[in-house]
Amino acid sequence: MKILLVAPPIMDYVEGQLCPIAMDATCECPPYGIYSLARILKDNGHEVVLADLIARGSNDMQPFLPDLQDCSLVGIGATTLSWPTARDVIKQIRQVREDLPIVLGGIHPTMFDRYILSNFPVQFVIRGEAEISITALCRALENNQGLSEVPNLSWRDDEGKIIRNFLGPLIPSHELALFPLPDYSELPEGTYKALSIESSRGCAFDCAFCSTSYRRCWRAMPAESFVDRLASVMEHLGRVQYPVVHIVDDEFSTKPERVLAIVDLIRRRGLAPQLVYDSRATDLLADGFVADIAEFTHRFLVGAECGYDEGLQRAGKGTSCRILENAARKLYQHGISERADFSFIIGLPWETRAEVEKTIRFAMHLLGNYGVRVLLQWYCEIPGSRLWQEEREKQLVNEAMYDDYGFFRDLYLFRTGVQIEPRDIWEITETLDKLLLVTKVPYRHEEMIEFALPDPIGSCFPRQTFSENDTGLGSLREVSRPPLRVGIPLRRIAT
Ligand code: B12
Repeated sequence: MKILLVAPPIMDYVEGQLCPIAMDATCECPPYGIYSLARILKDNGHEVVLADLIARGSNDMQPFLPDLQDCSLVGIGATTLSWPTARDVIKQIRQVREDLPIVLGGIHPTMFDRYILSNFPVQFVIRGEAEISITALCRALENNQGLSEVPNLSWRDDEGKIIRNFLGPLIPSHELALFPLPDYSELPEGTYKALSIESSRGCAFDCAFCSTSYRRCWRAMPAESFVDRLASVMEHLGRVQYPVVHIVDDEFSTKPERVLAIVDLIRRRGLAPQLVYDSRATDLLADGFVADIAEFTHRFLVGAECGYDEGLQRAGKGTSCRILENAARKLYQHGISERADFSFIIGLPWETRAEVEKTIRFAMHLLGNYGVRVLLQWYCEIPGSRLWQEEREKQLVNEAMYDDYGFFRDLYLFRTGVQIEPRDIWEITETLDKLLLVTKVPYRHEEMIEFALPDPIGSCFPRQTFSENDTGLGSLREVSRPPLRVGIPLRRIAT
């Protein structure tokens, strides 16, 4: 059958114009999940058209009208951030074909299958891993069979009742590499910065703020299989802007001895990949790890999260400030600290200004002493995490809050997570601005601190809201304020 797969970008209004934002504005790397599904469906004999709207930088389905007219199924993948664009795509499809079956997949529909099937004109959601379910769904539709045997499928029956089929087992480690790689020979040339590849799935941990779908269930491809796949992917490096491969794993460095085996095989096969990956400070301290992987590392992210031990414990991170500092020191000793992005979250729900300042001080300490780059991101209530679930149970957030463009500009949503006063957020931002200026002297070519004033604060509390006398600009003072909740009424969830 003919299937149209759609990859919608994250979009928002910028100066009145709807355009791709965040990393979809710069096309970091192809969305691995949907590219893989396209290849699996083709290998199963289906005709597949991939509408990569991320690469096109648009939500416009017009160029795919002819495909919409003659296809038998549309599949759309979405995270929470790209869900508003996915909704827009669904609307455009329904304008031309009311009856066309639509199947949604990806983390957002997986979490909210019931809500989505009840409120939007789509027939199917595949929850979680779709490699097996999507072909089973196509078979069932082609052969007019019942749908109850399709694993992971949520669907509406003829009476409109929502049925949730059984969940198939998670794909085991040794089977992950049996699925075909995305067909990068069809990747739009020169659009993406890097290629993507997967080496493992899921995470061994269960951090409170993280929205990954697969917690405490890390599954990794054997080193040999991964290196075979890496070699195949590298044949397509000419199609991207930089000769770089982005490993999309939650945590590539989990089980450092596997990574060392991978590096050994890479060397023996004479490959010279430049890799981007996420790692953990604890893993970086494993014997030989940093020394061995340095040569093949383009950039890597270290999930540092907090600059004080109590915060790391509350987050469930399984690290400490000492471990983080030892890792930064080790990177410095091996001359690769400037390739590391230590990523911190500020404004976690339990944090007062004092904790945020501890994290900033610690981050600056790592930058100043070891030359690592630091990312400071304000906490954002994104579904999937334990913290979000807690707020959901208190009915402070709900799934309907993510339906429209710009939800991350929503003051209420921001304030359900971040409890720090807007004036303090301004002061913290201005201090960071100054610190950034200072770092520009030794680091002329690179911004070593990445941060931004949260949009809801910038738009709802312009700087003029607070008089100059009110602020202690530039000082990181030890002040602790009681948590504050703004009294904006909750939007009710549609049922
Ligand atoms: C790689 C990655 C990135 C990369 C690349 C993104 C890209 N273009 O693919 C980069 C670094 C750019 C990135 C950035 C961000 N990311 Co990110 N990212 C990931 C990560 C680690 C892996 C995604 C992946 O490729 N997995 C492997 C594939 C095989 O899995 P998959 O995509 O889920 O696809 C499977 C199923 O979902 C399903 N499926 C997928 N599509 C479809 C379609 C159909 C029709 C069907 C039926 C099924 C289906 O089948 C697939 C195969 O089983 C995930 C964590 C995770 N484990 O999901 C976070 C994650 C998706 N990212 C997240 C976030 C928050 C971000 C950022 C906002 C972070 C930030 N603060 O800046 C940014 C912004 C994103 C942007 N695009 O601008 C969150 C999303 C939470 C949510 N509720 O939506 C996640 C879950 C991380 C987390 N732990 O919280 N990210």
